[in-house]
Amino acid sequence: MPGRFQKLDHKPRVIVTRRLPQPVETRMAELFDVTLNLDDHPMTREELAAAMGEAEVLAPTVTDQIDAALIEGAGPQLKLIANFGVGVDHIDLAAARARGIAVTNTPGVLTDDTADMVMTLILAVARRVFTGERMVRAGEWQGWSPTGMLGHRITGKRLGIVGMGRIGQAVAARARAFGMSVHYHNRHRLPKAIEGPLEATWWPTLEAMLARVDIVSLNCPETQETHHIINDQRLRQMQRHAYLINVARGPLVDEEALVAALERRGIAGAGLDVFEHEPAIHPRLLELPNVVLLPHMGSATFEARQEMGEKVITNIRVFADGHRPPDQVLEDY
Ligand code: 8YV
Repeated sequence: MPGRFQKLDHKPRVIVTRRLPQPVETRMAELFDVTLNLDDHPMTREELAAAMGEAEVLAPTVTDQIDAALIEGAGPQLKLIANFGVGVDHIDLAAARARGIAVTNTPGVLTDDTADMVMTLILAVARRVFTGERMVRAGEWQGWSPTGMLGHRITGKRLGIVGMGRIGQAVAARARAFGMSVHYHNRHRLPKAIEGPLEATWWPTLEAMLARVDIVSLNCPETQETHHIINDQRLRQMQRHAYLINVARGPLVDEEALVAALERRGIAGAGLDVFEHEPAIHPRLLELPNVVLLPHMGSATFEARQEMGEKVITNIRVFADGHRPPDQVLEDY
């Protein structure tokens, strides 16, 4: 909308909610009137409210719940929420739109690292990597045996990707290189130019795909439509030998139902980088041998985190210059 973005006549007042890589913080201090979170503590709701009463730009992360009440209580000076991360499920977008606050994210720069983590988890679960590692460290390894530590081959298996955006497609390319066949469920079928090289099969219904694939990877955003997209009923549609991989968002999975499915061996295992109530982990998940649990580290490379910071800076600079920031999330804003 013309005139929506206004050039600022001063350095924007920016508050960053967590520690960012040093070069990013240094550059922010040069460019902006910035307050950094030097001890990196996750901000309390009160601290967030205070920040939103003062900042023109808030740069939050996934650990900040920016809900409707916080946005409605923000001061009139708050004009941009420049998120450090792709997922914006922790920000109430409707409330931001209603208040005329722009929201940006950091797409693209963490795609490959996150897709690598999907492959890591597929291999770790199917080949029992951490079971073996724990055995060696515990001094329990008695030596090689023809029938010891057997897992499952991933070559030739069917991978079902739920959400075929940037990360889903990057997972598909890697899976092809490992000799897997690619299946996907997405609201829209992808153009032939993308489907073709991946030899990807589109499944219009998730249920039908779940019943046919050996490994399911969740790569969609968390929205009202995708909350608990994997629930008890859908876990029962998966094959008993199938694995579930989630590097996207914990609440995509009904964790109670997942634990029950794993306990009754309704599915063979799971590789999880995200959790429904993270950082809390369902206590019974911790007891299960057939799961690999990681601390939300899909994009945790030095390279990705620096490039994410650079994207946050670019979004703020373009915004402060009076233009639509490149990674504006609200399409109709
Ligand atoms: C980020 C992520 O580390 O970008 C995302 O959506 O899930 C993570 O890879 C996190 O969101 C940073 O805020």
